[in-house]
Amino acid sequence: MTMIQPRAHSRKKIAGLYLVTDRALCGNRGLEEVVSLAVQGGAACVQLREKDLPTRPFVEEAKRLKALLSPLRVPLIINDRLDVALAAEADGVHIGQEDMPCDIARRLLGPNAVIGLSVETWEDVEAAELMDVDYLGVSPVFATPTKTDTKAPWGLEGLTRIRAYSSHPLVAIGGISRDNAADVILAGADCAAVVSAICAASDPRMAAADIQAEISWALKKK
Ligand code: TZP
Ligand code: MG
Repeated sequence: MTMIQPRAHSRKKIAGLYLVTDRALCGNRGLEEVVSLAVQGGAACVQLREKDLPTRPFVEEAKRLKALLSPLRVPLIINDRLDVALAAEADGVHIGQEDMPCDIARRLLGPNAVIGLSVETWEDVEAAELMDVDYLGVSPVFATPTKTDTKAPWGLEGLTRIRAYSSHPLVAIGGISRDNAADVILAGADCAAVVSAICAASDPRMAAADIQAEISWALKKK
């Protein structure tokens, strides 16, 4: 009897330095320029995060970033909006606990989409264990002025506890800079997500390269 093997999915892997965009912090340099510089510096994944942009310009921005990142094989993830991810043929979505449920997101986006889920409480971590997601966004690891409507920060101890329990790759986010990027990797994260330390940097390429160097050093030590 011929056994039919389930077809392996071909989702892009999320690892290393993960840039999350903030248009306001990019200032007059423009989002695409900052994203391009960050990728030159070593960002291996980009999440387009727009909280106030109407749908049409959001889709247009996502398409421009997709055209920029696709040839570089850097995955583009869209925050919250499955419709924008589909419209721009992005690689996936990052969703929070109040957003589209993960099982429905998977059904709508298909087996090859990257789906990231924010976890803010231990209950979120436990529930995620049964979900078909590609990574957990451990949010926030440290308190940050970039996002203040968060639950209590996990700290490095929380990150280590999640690493010991969860089977999912972990993306640490919140208050990460060159000064603590190695710490979050050594505490259990696979990936460090950064907003202000790159988007607000006077030299985003250098900022990304400095953080990436810390991540690489820590990954080799693990
Ligand atoms: N989610 C949890 S913390 C955060 C998001 C989007 C913002 C992180 O910003 P920064 O500037 O890297 O601390
Ligand atoms: Mg959200």
